[in-house]
Amino acid sequence: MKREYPATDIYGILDFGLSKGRSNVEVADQLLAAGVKIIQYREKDRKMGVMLEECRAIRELTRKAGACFIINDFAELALLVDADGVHVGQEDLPAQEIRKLVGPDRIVGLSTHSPEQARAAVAAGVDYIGVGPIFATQTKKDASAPVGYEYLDYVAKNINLPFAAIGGIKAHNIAEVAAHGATCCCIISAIVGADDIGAAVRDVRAAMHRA
Ligand code: TZP
Ligand code: MG
Repeated sequence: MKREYPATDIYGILDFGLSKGRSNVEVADQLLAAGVKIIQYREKDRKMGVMLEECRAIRELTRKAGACFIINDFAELALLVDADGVHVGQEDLPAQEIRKLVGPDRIVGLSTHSPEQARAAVAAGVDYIGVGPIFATQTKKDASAPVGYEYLDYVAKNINLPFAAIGGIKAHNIAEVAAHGATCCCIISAIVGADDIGAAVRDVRAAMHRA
């Protein structure tokens, strides 16, 4: 059965290095307690065995919470832990190749930075796209230049796929991002780096829905 990409407002992404010593499993637990319905495991240089154990535990938690679990880059990890999908960027294995690995029923997501990439993502048969970086961010070291609102406006008007805005989104700017058509925002540092993760989720949600 096709895994469902949830229509939701906040897309949580884990990042151990920004999580103030809390484990990814602990952060995932707090995100789920705050009602986050989609969580991505995104680690770039942790040991594979550690990632496998963490992803197994997060799969359990997300399943119990009825939340979607996506793994960044590593299709083999997604298959091993029965994650709902895989998210890749423009310089990773092509989305069509990821689709061959994970099959038709799992979710494939792709980061995009331009109208051409968005149209190519549709043609490649992905299930959703990331749109950004909207603003400058310290979180992704090799992030492309901020795309601002122009590209977000283009996607909101022209691309018939679920999408999530990403990059530098925080409580103070999320209303504007939402006003430009983003119904879902990915947030890393402003949530996993907060002292009180539940309060941070509530703050960005409240700000988003004031839009
Ligand atoms: N892709 C584009 S920007 C980004 C990623 C993974 C990082 C977003 O992190 P933050 O802390 O919400 O700016
Ligand atoms: Mg990647």
